[in-house]
Amino acid sequence: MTRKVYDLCGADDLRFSPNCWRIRLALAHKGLETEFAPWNFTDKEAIAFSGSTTVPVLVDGEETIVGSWNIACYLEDSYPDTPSYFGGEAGRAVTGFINAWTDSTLHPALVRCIVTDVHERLDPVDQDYFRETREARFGKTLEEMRDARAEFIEALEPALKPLQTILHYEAWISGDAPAYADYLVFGAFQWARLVSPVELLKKDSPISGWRERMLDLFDGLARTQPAAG
Ligand SMILES: N[C@@H](CCC(=O)N[C@@H](CS)C(=O)NCC(=O)O)C(=O)O
Repeated sequence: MTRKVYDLCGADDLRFSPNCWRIRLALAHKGLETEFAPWNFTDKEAIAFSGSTTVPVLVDGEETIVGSWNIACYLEDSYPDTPSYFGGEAGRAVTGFINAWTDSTLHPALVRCIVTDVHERLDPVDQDYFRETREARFGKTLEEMRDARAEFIEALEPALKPLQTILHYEAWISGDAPAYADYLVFGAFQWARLVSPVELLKKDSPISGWRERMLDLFDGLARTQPAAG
């Protein structure tokens, strides 16, 4: 197999990265078989060849592509005979907006709720690095973040409103069938599902139903990793 993705890995081979899950589902969408190589936060040396300090990194034959959005665009353009992620240039631009919303609004709102759980699920080799970088980012200890969790979960509701609205009348973010916009937003919920026993969604939320449909895709690919707790 010539395709390889460097994929963040926690303790017990837990693959929890939201940015890597986007790409795992995106590769399944195009039917492109790929090796997902485990990578630790602190193993910067292993991906230094790519010029990146973060994953996903895709190596496809002679090509190395860094960053999930670049990878999605590369796959879309390089494999035109496979099912599309965007359905054309207008769809690519709108998906770019959803990508930006996910990175700038959804991830920051979610990570505050689960950051302490992420720390607990890491390989011990990464735990000090993760604590140091995340405590510096939040200006709070991981324990203080957990103590404030109820407040962070409450603040999640308004951030999720646009998603709730669209999933109230569409089965998928992309309309009649799932596509890259669904994969990239789902990556965030898969991250939470895999590391945290706390349910962040209300039972009657249309996001819950969509999350179940996402878990069923590609013969239950996302269910292969069991939920935390
Ligand atoms: N914009 C990048 C973000 C990649 C990213 O932040 N990846 C995380 C894992 S989800 C990472 O590798 N973090 C390494 C670190 O924090 O040192 C993308 O979309 O791929």
